[in-house]
Amino acid sequence: AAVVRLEDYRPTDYAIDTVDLDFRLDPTATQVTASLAVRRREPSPTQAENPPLILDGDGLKLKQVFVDGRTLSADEYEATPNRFTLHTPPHEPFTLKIVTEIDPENNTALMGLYRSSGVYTTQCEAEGFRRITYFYDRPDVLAVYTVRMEAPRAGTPVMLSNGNLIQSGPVDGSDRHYAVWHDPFPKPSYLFALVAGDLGSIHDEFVTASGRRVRLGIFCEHGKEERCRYAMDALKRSMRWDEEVFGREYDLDVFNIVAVSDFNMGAMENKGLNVFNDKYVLVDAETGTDMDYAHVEGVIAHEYFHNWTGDRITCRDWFQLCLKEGLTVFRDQEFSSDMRSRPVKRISDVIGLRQAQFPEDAGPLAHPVRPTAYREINNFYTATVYEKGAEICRMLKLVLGDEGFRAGMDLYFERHDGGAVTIEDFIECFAEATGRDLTQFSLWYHQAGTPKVTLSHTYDEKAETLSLSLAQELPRTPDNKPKEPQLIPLSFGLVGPDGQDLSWEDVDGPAALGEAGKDALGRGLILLSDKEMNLTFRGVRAEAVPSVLRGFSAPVHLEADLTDDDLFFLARQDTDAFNRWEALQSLARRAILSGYQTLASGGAASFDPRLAAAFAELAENTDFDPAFRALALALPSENEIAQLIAKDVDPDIVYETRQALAGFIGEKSAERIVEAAKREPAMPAYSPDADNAGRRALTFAAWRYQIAAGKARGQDEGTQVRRSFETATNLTERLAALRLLVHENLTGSSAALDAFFERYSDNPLVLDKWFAVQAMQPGHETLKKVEALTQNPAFSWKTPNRVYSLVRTFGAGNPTAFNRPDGAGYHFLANAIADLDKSNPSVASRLATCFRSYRLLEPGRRTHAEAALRALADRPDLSTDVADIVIRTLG
Ligand code: DPP
Ligand code: ZN
Repeated sequence: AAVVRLEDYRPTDYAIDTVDLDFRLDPTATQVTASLAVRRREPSPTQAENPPLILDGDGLKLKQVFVDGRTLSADEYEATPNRFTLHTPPHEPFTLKIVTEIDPENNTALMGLYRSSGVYTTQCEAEGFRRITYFYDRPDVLAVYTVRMEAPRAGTPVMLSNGNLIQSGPVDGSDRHYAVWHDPFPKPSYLFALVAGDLGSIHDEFVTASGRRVRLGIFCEHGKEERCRYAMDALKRSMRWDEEVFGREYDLDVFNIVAVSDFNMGAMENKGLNVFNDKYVLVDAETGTDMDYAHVEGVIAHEYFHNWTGDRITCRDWFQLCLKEGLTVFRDQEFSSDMRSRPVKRISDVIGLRQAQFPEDAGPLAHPVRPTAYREINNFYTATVYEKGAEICRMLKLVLGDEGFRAGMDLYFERHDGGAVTIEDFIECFAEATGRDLTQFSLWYHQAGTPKVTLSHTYDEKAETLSLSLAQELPRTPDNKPKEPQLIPLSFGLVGPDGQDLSWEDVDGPAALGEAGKDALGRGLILLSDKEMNLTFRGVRAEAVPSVLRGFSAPVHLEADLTDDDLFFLARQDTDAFNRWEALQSLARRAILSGYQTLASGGAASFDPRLAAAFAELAENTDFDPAFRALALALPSENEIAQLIAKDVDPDIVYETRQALAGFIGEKSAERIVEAAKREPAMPAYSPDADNAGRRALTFAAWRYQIAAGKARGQDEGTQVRRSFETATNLTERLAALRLLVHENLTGSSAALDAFFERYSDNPLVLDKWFAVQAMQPGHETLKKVEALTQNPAFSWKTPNRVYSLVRTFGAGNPTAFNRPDGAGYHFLANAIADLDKSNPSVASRLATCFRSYRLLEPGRRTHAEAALRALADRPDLSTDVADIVIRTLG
């Protein structure tokens, strides 16, 4: 497929003001009648012929076409499966009526209208609407939709679409019935949705700040209704929060959510009718983990928040995807921070960023948050657009302050409501509302790659000055563009000997401190805008350790000239919780990196005992909530370490080094850590709240060290874990125990796997976890197990959740097995991608991204991975989705 370029954007010749859709639902032959009110945007001089009207299609079968009720003759139009052309449209506004026939049952791509488990569902973002009818399938064509659907009452009692239900009833003289939905808000085609089937539901009500009563519904498979309660609660909290924090009220009489089991993505924000992958709706103590609760809450909020950031104000074109996604992720992160612990949420998000976005930004698939070209838009629903996009909004708030940010948001909502806009429009609102020049700040949207910031510092005791030298470096990315320095906000403090932040009298250097030199939390704020910058703080009364990038104030790599002593000090003393965690992580990273080099050159790794003590101390520190301490006990991931090594990586040695460090900390400190976890008050009944969840997480983090210590001594320390597996009263504990048993290869692991399967054999979402646990078992042998699991009757290549849990987990979450030295892991994945591509290209191309970091590997593995990729690239008939990823990955 051709490359689409931002610079080629131009509006359509015609506007489509209303869309009336009529669906005669049938599993294999659904008839779709679309009546479009079309008019020329800019009337042409009366004599001149109107330009042709060209609409998008994708695999469509045209049955009939009319203009203003008149059947067209064959020479007046041309219809191929992928395009409809009306050669000479009338000058006056006209109605174009198009009848197509589609086959939902055999729509395995799960884009457009499809049917799974007997339920009709749609997924139209980004370009699925064109698989339903011919249309201007692009986000800047906004129309008012009225949708009528008709189906047999038996088997299809529920019929939903966007907006409000305005009519329904039996179809005379038949066993069929119909429903008509009307959405008064003009919207782009990607937000259209329809759901029809035999579904259970729960209902509730929300009264908005201005008194509008909204009926809320969540629909799911029969028998799963009770598992929707938490999602309903999260929805109501989201609705309230958006009123309180962003001043945004809901605008329709109805808000419905549908949970479906076959869904490519997480969820979809269709106006008034959100459609969800059921894993982000269904949750209870027996079938969902603490993490699942948090995800349900976050995704429910995310899709709801899109109502304003996405639906009421949408994107002009798909290059602007981050306009809605980055901003909406930022909003859902803020919501979760308010619902739970802010530092814990921030740390989790940064772990996610380092796990998913930094590697993308450092590899062949790197792209700016606002890209300028794409071959396949489906491939741009990336961590960069979403997570780095959210980081930009967070920085904007930091740089402008809370009030400035809110003023900009208010202006954005007021000015662009009902519009389809660009990132420039968004940024302009903040510039205008605050009078700030955001030109340099905007580079965050346009330059790919993670900036590297270096910091060195000196203290002059006599002069009482502390000098900081800062520099930024922007890496080269696949676009090879020369880069300008970015505006990097660095929250910081100067930590004095007693752990309190020292003040200073004045600062020498460019006007580099944020407005008042402080961020919204009262921390110092440096705006690093040049390539290099020197700052001298005067009147610093004692020697201080700079604590920089507090709260992870910018998505950068920071290299500071801090000694291990400095880091131990910060890990103990920093008033910024994030940097306490980060200091300990930095020490662990240093330890693993140097251990890796030693092991790689045939030596035996040794570690600093102070590190083990620091871990114990943090575990014991009850100033922090248990969730924070649990996070602080986790070592940097193998993938994170591989990214830092960056060259000739041997994943087996990475794994070994990381295990060795865990064993070392365990031997020295497991007892203290386990005792600390035990001292937490016992939990009454299971509750998914952050405090309870944190205590469970702390216990398992402690056991991990106990087991690691046992292993280092050659003993099986799995007794408690086995007991916990047997006596667990909730899935969180049962699964955490299973994971430890399997990943640490402890006695009883296979019996536990069998028991778990038995218990949950009728629950696909829990079985996904069973597949994932096994797919992540370290070691070369796991490949065989994964291959065998693809034959398990509970596995299906047709269901995205199954494929993700087994195959993507293997490719993205198991470095030692996927990167087997013989390359068999790569060939397994490449074959899976090729097979899957025939039925579901979106899922196949997501699997293909597992290869994105192959160039970091040592030459043997690199060669194997490249061979697997080349073999894939040579396959005939690859989808655009997969071809695009493979070609870019090979570079
Ligand atoms: N727009 C969806 C989301 O909420 C993805 N398809 O991210
Ligand atoms: Zn979204």
